[in-house]
Amino acid sequence: MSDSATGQVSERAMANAIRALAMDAVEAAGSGHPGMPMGMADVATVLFTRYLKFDPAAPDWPDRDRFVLSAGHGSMLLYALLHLTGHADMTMDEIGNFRRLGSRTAGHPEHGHAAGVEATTGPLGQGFANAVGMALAERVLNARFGGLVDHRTYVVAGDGCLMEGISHEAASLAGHLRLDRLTVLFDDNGVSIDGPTSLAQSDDTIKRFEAYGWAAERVDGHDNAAVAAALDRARASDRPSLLACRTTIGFGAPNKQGAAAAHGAALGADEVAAARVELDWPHEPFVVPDDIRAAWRAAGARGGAARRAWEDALAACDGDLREEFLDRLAGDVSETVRAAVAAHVEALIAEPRTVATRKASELALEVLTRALPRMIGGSADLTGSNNTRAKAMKDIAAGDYGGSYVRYGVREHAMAAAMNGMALHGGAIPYGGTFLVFTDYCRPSIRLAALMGLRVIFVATHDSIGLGEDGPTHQPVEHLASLRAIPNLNVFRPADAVETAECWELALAARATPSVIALTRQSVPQARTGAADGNLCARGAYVLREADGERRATVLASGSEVAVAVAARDILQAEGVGTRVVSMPSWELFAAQDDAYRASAIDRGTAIVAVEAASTFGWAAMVGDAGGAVGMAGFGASAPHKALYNHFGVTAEAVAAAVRERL
Ligand SMILES: Cc1ncc(C[n+]2csc(CCOP(=O)(O)OP(=O)(O)O)c2C)c(N)n1
Repeated sequence: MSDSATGQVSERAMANAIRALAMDAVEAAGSGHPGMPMGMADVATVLFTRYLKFDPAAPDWPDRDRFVLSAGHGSMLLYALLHLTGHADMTMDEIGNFRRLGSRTAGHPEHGHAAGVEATTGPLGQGFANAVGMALAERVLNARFGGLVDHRTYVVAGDGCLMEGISHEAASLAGHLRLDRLTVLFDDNGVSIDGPTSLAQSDDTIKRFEAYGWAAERVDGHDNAAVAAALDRARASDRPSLLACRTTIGFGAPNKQGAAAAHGAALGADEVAAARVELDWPHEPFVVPDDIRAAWRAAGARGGAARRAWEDALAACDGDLREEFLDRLAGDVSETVRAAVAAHVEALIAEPRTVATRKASELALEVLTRALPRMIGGSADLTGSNNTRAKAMKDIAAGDYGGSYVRYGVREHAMAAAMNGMALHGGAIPYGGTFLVFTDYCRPSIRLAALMGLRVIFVATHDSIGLGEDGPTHQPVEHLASLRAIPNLNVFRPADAVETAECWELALAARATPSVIALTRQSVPQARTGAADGNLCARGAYVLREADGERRATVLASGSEVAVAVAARDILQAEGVGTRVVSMPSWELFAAQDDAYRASAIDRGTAIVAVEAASTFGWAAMVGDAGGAVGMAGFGASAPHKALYNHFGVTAEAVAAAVRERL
């Protein structure tokens, strides 16, 4: 495989190692996607051997370039690259165990399974938008820390990624913010699953990206010199760059290349054998000849000097800045936020506030964003409604990344995915707002935040029919239940200003769990007026008002309906029915408590009724077979909020009646 004239291994031979590993791993697994890795092997070889700044000996080096495989079905491209460049945990055994239980080589790349997998990808377009968030985080940190954070973000995206709406939103945002360190390598092979992309698409991608404010050009993805020249231009550009790399899907498989047949199935023994001939790759499956392996290892070793130089620069920089930088990267902020929230809660207890919880959230953010400069806020064009911007925050703008607030525009999906990218990048804790009903527009990214275990905070205001006149299009009904169904997502619905601050503390302290904080548009009284020992929301649910006299009823509630529950208690107590009110800001944290605590909070010997101005779906698990739930059975309506609560029967009287039925 050596180039006879120079004695050096050719880049084509290095790329063929990727191709061989991809087809052999897919063959061994009996499933997978050989086409994309085989098609993009040349482009990836140019990137990884000449451009990408990385060091397999220190894969988490903070100033490494980020490489995101947005077209996650082509996972073998990434696994082969990580293996060949010498990432210790990506052994040949792992390649051989592609798609098997417990391997690092899952069907689609999963962040955390192996070093160098910068994001979990597969749902098309997400990785693209993650990369926009990474590139933004890089600029924001660069503005503060200069040369300590000075790297690029590369993405491999396919036709599918670029068809997905999320990439359109994210590309538009990246162009607007002029994220010039972002380069997208578009695998422009013109083929997706159904066949040629012309079946479904006829837009001009280059012109589309140019219109977004990108530098965009077409390049032959099998001409390494041309790819390198295009990458040079991308690096020099003052805009984000799209290189539409014309490639042949399944390059090297003589009978399947160029067609959908190469996309997502094992090629089959005959075709693999034919490809070995076509590619001049006579080696056994999973065997990489020493000279080619050595060339790849040399490419992997390229970044070591830069990494060491960076470490020296860090050691040499001003002590305060170094401290701040290291602190910014550290994951644990629990003590900082605990102290900030404790002081804030003390002030609220001294001077109670009747405010909407969205306003309470803003009050908390005033304190928290000051204590934690790494908080990067934003909203999808609802800043004044979501109350996400603390007064001192400065907008991030094209060429001016010194702020900490992102104007995401009306792009909820890209906002959510970009926040994931910022969290993946490190050094940032992103939060962003929209209406709770529009978390539907964010949901695929919220799910991935949960799957990846990212600290991303979704501020979801206007959280019920309580938003009033905007009507059923804007009134979430099923959203709490559907978000509570996502594993590893904390859904908070605080009842008042104190709980709102406490929930913010919990969201910020949760290093490996994203949070949705559901907040009201309408004012709520402050339920918590006495000092408490610590953060009561931390247990998910707690006794807010104990029964007077013999305890015969328990009313569970979240958010604005805690006030309804307290009013129901007044009615019932007047009738001699001792009633406890349990505030339940987080089902997930409550579920994590031990049996004894849960039994102590929800007394099964009493009549149990829940109230929430949302679908009652799921409450049966809390109230038990004999219990009741007062909530919404269908969509809301357009009217002032008090009229709606009466119309839909989400009232203290209805709760009291439901209790009486069960006494
Ligand atoms: C959101 C989403 N929808 C659908 C799929 C299923 N899917 C996986 S790959 C693919 C086609 C992608 O085509 P392209 O990006 O051109 O990849 P290539 O054929 O070049 O490998 C589809 C529809 C997915 N992974 N994610």
